[in-house]
Amino acid sequence: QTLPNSSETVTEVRVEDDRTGLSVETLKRAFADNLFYIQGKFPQIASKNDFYMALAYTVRDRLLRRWLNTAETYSRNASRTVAYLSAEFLMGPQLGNNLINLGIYDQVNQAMQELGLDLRELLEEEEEPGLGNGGLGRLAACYLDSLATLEIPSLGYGIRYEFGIFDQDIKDGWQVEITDKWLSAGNPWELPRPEWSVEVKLGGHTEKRADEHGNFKIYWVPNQVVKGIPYDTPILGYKTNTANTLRLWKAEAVESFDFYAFDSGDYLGAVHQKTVSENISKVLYPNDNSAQGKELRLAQQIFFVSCSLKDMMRIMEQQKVPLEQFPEKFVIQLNDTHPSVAIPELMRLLVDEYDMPWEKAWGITKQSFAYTNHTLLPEALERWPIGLFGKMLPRHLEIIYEINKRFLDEVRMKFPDDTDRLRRMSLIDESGERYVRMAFLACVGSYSINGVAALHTELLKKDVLHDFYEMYPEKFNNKTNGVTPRRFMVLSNPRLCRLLNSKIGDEWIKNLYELKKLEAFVEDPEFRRQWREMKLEIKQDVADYIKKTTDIDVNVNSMFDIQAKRFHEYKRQHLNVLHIITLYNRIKANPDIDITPRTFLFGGKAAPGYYIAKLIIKLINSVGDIVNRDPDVRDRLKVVFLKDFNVKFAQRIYPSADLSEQISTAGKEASGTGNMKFALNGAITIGTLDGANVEIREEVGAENFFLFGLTTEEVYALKKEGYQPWEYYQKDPELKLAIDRIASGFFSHGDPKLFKPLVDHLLGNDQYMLLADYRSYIDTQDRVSEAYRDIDRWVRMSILNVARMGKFSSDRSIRDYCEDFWKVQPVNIELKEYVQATA
Ligand code: HBZ
Repeated sequence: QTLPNSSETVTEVRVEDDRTGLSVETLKRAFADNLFYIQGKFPQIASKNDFYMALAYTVRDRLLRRWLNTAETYSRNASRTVAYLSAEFLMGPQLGNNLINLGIYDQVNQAMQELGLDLRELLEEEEEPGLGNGGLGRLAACYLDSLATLEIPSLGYGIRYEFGIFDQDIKDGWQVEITDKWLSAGNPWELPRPEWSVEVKLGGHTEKRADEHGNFKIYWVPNQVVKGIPYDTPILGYKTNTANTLRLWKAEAVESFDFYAFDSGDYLGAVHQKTVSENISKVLYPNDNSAQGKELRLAQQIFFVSCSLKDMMRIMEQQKVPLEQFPEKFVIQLNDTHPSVAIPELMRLLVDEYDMPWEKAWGITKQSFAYTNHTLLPEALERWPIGLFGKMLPRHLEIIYEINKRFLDEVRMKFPDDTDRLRRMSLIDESGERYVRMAFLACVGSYSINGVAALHTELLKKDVLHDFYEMYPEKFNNKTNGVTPRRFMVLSNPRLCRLLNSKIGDEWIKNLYELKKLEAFVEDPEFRRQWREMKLEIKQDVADYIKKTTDIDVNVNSMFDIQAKRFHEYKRQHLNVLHIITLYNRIKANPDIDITPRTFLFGGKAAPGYYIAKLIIKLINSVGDIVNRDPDVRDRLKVVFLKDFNVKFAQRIYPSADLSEQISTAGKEASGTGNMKFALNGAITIGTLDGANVEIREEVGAENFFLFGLTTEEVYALKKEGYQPWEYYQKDPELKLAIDRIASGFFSHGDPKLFKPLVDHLLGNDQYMLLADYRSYIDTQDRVSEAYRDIDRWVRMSILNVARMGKFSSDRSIRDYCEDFWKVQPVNIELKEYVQATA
């Protein structure tokens, strides 16, 4: 090994040089130092993880100055701050992103090279924090990146799950879930802050009794108290001095169990109590787009929300901002309804614990919250059974009743004699078993309500939240999602970045509209040649990876046709499968048919309890087994399921796509963000008029987007007139043959039972209207195949897609939030010397 002998050089440098220096020399020295003093290893016996850890600490040292200076500046200025409350932050690996945002990727790369190490291998070593399911959690992570890059004072608040989203394995074609152990090798990016721990009450009952002045008050007597310990992770802006904080709460027992044991003698009971407390932050619920009415889930929600609100109050006290000014100091963004119990919790804190009159407290609360809705699916709208809610949060339930009483008076005032409206809008659903409707609570308690794409917001106004739109039209607004170009272009696609930079400079990284300048080069044949070559190199990398992990050979000249996202019936991965089977059937009918070679790549997890979604995964693998081996196919089609789709893997796969599948039933996908990540890396989209697809098509131009399928209105109309999937099946011979092949057992070793539930769904009621969209999808795919044969035309479309995607940076989204209703200003951070800062 070529590690330097630090004892020879140590006398020539100050300690802080090795802690902060950015030269290749100091980086190497710091690395060697960390390997020895933190990992306790000689290079000769160090594992890859030791090297990764040594490098992570080297990088962490280099961002601490920004982090501390940022905190100190915010604290001194008492800056107005965005508190982003989210049950999920799907951060992905930290090392690479921090290298990019610090601007030291190249130096570190060289330092590692000189030490005989490969930076890319060390980056691969990192266990990613997968503290989210999919789009919603990843959006929160992209927004933190943009907030820091735009120098906006902000804090992300969430839960430090011990186990994040499960790892996915595939056994015999089926998904198998494996516990995610992201913390087992240690997490170098977080700092625990036990001094800012808080306590959260749960359960018990309320009592009305006189306080010391003889005034009657409500007291909550809980039967459980848990402690929340904050763990802070720095969030660097791209080439700014700003480093904001992601603060995640870990649940612990209030007292160590020996205390209880000593007190009561119930040693085992005390240990049990400790386990119960710690369970709260144990595991992420692995469902996306479906709510689970589980007690532990509600405990998680109140736990992180209460910890976060108390933390905000602590910050205000420390900065000497009076509590009345809560809405001036903080704007709390609710990432879906998961944190919406913050509304009654803030009321409880103000009224019960700070003795504020109800009206005043409600005035503060209403001005502090803003709510983002992420779904139109009825099964994803959170509702809590009154019994369960009242058992865990008796005081909050009383507060919700009071909010509801006053709210319904308001409704009555605005819409007299409309009792059906009262029933529809009540925060309590009384149609059967009684429930608290969390989305309605969020609407009443927030001053802003937004959807995540233009179409989605319109549908919220028209449909799901129509009554609330009529009541509070001024609250509704749209904020189309965006993604960070730092992670999803600079870090994930260095080849594309080099090519972009050589033509248009690197301003686009901070101002994505700069990509427009690429349009000037679309007529340059040399540039198109370079573009094509770049894509081939990327595809070769992915092909090598596929070979290594699945032993399947794929042809890099075939079209890479990719669908990577969570598995859900509304996302219609099985419509994609029907296309594959159709192509296969055409080959079987006519082996010499001239078809455009395609490699179909799938990635994504299914919720463990979602049987049909898991069956779709099995179907993909079963079809792959047949198609990939059939000599008639002659390698013109390949079907590959890539297991364990996560952020790290997403970064690898997006750049390689030629075609991006965004094929949800119109009106079901709120926005989608994968659609943006693919297009930003030069894929052409085949998609429905759903979510942000609508806006992507508007931006890139209809001629550079493959549109198919029913519109939302047509979906509604067809449902209304009585949709008969069976008729489509009987009228379209290709469709019939495709479904018959599945039903007959052709892909399941002759077993017709295996995929029967899926076939029954399709021919029975086909909720997501695959059969209605099939013909349009197939015909459009035929046009895609045609277009791909003219590779020069394809490359033009690819370039124009990238050039016109500027709107979909999360920087644009965050700017919109800031200007429209957060009303927060950037704060410049001055970097002070480490020595002065500690003086
Ligand atoms: O949020 C997704 C939407 O489906 C997608 O269209 C949108 O682009 C994205 C960001 O706005 N929603 C989710 O990812 N939802 C969840 O993951 C989820 C998790 C737990 C739940 C409910 C939904 O209880």
